Amino acid sequence: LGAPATPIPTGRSQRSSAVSVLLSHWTGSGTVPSLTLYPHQWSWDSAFIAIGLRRLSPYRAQRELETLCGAQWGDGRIPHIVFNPAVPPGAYFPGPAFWRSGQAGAAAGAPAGIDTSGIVQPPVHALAAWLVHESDPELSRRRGFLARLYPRLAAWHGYLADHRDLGGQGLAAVVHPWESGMDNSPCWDGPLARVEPAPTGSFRRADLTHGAAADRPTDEDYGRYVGLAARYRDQHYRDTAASHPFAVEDPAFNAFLAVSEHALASIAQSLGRSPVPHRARAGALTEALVARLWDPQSGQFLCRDLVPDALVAERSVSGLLPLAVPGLPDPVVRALLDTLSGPHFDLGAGSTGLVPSYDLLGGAHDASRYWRGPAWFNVNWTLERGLRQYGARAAADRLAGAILTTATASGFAEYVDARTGQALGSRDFGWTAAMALDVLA
Ligand code: 9WN
Repeated sequence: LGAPATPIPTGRSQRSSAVSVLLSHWTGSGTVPSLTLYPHQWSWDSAFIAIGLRRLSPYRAQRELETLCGAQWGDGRIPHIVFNPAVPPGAYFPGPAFWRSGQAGAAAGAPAGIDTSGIVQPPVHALAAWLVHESDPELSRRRGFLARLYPRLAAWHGYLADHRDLGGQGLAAVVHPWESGMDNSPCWDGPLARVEPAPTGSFRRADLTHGAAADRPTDEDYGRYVGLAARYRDQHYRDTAASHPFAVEDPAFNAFLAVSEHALASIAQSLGRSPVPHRARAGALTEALVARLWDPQSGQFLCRDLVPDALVAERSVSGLLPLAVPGLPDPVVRALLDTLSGPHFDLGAGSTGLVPSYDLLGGAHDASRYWRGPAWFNVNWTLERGLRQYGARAAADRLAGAILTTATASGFAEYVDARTGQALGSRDFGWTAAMALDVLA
């Protein structure tokens, strides 16, 4: 971690190719992650995309977040997909006809006239809103950007605190693997085994039209994803501990919540309000993260499966992302830095220099299958922030360089083989371009 920094390669062509991805994916009010595989607006994608888009157009970056927040439900949840009505119904599964947000979500306050999913994704939004504001504070003030977004972001965090603290100890639980954003992480294999899969043949996977089956989740996983989502929908998206067969406290989800709560404090302060409640909540989340999910033996955070109330013995990169949270105890930071550069994640050791999504030594490691090994750019961007925050500047510089080099060399791949850099999933992927652009700035 202490080696000298290599300079970040810069170049007009890298910038212009990243810019052209973001321009071509812009719909007029938001950005799609992929023109083929994901032709709608996704929640945490939009947050990361806004972070890159601010380098190109702070106005569009504001619109990105405003559009997403415009689909917020009355109970405060920000849905994981906002559907574009202009896209043909079969282009993505599960689509609006599956989620039926207008009917099944009515009691939870799903908005009229906008089709959305009913689950959520990691709360990166307040962090994104603050970074977007900072990129052009004058434009932000003139448009009343923060003043309009603040109540919505506070209500979003309120939903997670009031409806998702299913373990009762101050952390938010995810109730579907898609909510973690790391869909087929090996951490979910155990908890998901309890879920009744939807019958084979009862749905058609649109993702396999655009993605290689060997790089995507298996059919068996998909059956369970669909069964679990259908069950939540049929219970009108109600949240009670008893209603969720899958309920897990995920380190990355809660780390983003703590980081975003700090951002909400900055937002409140810039609006002339008190930041104190947000700072207190961020502090309480950080303490709960350490108390509930820190595992000293592994030197990283682990997921907690709330059904048996036990830690899941799998090392996902999710357990390293709390490095982005300010104010961690020193021994925790030291152990996280050791784990990152040790044999399980090998920071900087492979030819890409990127951190894989799952333990290189883990029994379930698969270098090309989605969240079971490949490196993802939003994850590495978050780790880069964490390294920088805790003084590992040289390692942060190297990681930023690796993000830029591999993102551009792979044609802005959705994910890559962490060791070889081989492009996987869709190309021209939204947040890959956005993270490259942010690192270039
Ligand atoms: C389900 C859009 C999303 C990302 C997730 C990624 C993938 C969807 C899918 O694509 O999930 O939400 O169909 O596989 O796992 O992180 O937000 O890019």
